[in-house]
Amino acid sequence: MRAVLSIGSNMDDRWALLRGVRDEFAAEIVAASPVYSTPPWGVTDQDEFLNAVLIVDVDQTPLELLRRGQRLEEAAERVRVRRWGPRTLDVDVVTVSDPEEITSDDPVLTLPHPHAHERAFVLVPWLAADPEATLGGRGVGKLLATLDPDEVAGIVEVGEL
Ligand code: A4P
Ligand code: MG
Repeated sequence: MRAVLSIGSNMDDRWALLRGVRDEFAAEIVAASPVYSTPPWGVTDQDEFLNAVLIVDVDQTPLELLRRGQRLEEAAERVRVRRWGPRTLDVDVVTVSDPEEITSDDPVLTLPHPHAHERAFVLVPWLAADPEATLGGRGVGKLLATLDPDEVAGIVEVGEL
């Protein structure tokens, strides 16, 4: 199955944490976005994030993939320096297709990710990794056009993953 992963970090060595995810999936990556600096979404009194999107072809179930991402999050927590601080690493499963897009309202793994369509920090990298990307039958470029232009402009490319 094919999956779109959104990865983000806003503390410790953010580049190394994102590249650790890239290395974990190295053999399965179909496309990777550049890395973007993004203002914090939701809880805004925290540091800027680095975000990227990976498109992977994996030979596992959606739940196995979620667990794999969570193991990377747990490993990243071990290098954290500040207790109760912001997340070192977030690995979200944005969509899964096999080959049609899978939907699930299970709270353990909701597909597509319930906030993906409204997050410029997910959609901008995703579109860069796959200009043909669709979410729930809608083009990701079209979805981006529905977002606040200031929010979209805040997603700034800063380098290669
Ligand atoms: N879960 C359900 N569906 C999914 C899915 N599709 N992918 C469950 C991943 N997890 C999913 O997630 C909480 C629970 O969601 C998990 O137990 C999982 O089974 P979590 O990552 O443990 O908790 P969280 O991250 O604190 O909460 P949440 O709501 O997942 O937050 P998000 O959505 O991960 O957002 N701003 C910027 N600029 N960049 C960011 O990367 N990230 C967040 C966190 C907030 N603001 C951000 C960014
Ligand atoms: Mg999360």
